[in-house]
Amino acid sequence: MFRSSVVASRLRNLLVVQGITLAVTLVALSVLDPPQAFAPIVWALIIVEMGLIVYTARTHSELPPVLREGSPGGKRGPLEASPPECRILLIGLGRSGKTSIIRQVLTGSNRREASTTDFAMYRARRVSDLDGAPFDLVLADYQGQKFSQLVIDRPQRFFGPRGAREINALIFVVDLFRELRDANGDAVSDYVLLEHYSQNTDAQIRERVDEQCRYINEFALEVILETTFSRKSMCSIFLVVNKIDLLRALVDRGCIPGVVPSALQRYVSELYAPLNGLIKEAARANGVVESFGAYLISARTGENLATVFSEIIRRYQDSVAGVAARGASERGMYG
Ligand SMILES: Nc1nc2c(ncn2[C@@H]2O[C@H](COP(=O)(O)OP(=O)(O)O)[C@@H](O)[C@H]2O)c(=O)[nH]1
Ligand SMILES: [Mg+2]
Repeated sequence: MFRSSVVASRLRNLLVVQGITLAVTLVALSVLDPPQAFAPIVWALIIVEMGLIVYTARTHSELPPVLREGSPGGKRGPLEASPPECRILLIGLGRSGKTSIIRQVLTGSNRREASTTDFAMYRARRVSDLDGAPFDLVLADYQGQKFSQLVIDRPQRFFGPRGAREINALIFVVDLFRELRDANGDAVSDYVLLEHYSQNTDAQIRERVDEQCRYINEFALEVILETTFSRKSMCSIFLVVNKIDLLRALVDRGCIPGVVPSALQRYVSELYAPLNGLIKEAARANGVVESFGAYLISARTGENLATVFSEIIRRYQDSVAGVAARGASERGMYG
């Protein structure tokens, strides 16, 4: 988890191999006589060198742009050592609010989002509460239509290799309201959305919850954990229920009989109890044992986002500190 840039280490390895190759070439030329007789060996060594250069250049060009270039606020050269990364993957049905959450967490902005078309990664430098050391918060967002994307198109730089995944937290993002579109295909305003949902509110919400639960089903969860989980890195698996600002407004208007503003948490927890149970079970089966629960959030107002992300970062820092402490005690025992 705590490692310098993969690109930098690849380039370093390449330089070492090239140095050795060059030394062998020089020895061959100086020791053996006449050198012309060994020209094929020299050519073979040069071809190996060139192959390595092409391989490294190609791997580097496949990196997603944000990871390659560092934070949008400050570009970084590929050879500069990177601080450790807290990697968080957001998973959820399209238009449930993943990109809005990321934007709120990183920039505090709540502008409307165009549809995400691919994996996108966002990075922001943060400082550890424990020791003041810098680390990067890296958030990955994906189109959210097909889980096959996780299997087929996943960027190795974010996921880490099979058997040693490097994702530190999974956030399952669900919501309570489907996005509505006008005649031009544009998303309608929150005002229009509230008008629409003020009739038959409870039934419409339950329909959306069913849709969300069909999406993150038992089988999807298995694929997701299989592709993302490692005991060493994963410290948090959370379910967040987004667009709570809309629910609050509807409950304030008295649109859901029997649900008062102080009972929002209970209402939402009951709606998502089956999904929460599935996620909890899957997480426990993999050894992530801390408490779970449906967090009510709003990417529009920022409600509860700080709570969720501080918790994720706290667990990440604790696990990193635990790894460092274990390393130190093992060195003490054996070294
Ligand atoms: N009212 C409200 N709208 C939201 C919230 N989060 C996202 N949206 C809207 O929901 C739509 C989809 O959001 P987006 O972040 O693109 O979803 P994604 O497809 O999961 O990345 C956009 O129109 C957002 O403005 C929220 O908390 N409250
Ligand atoms: Mg998106």
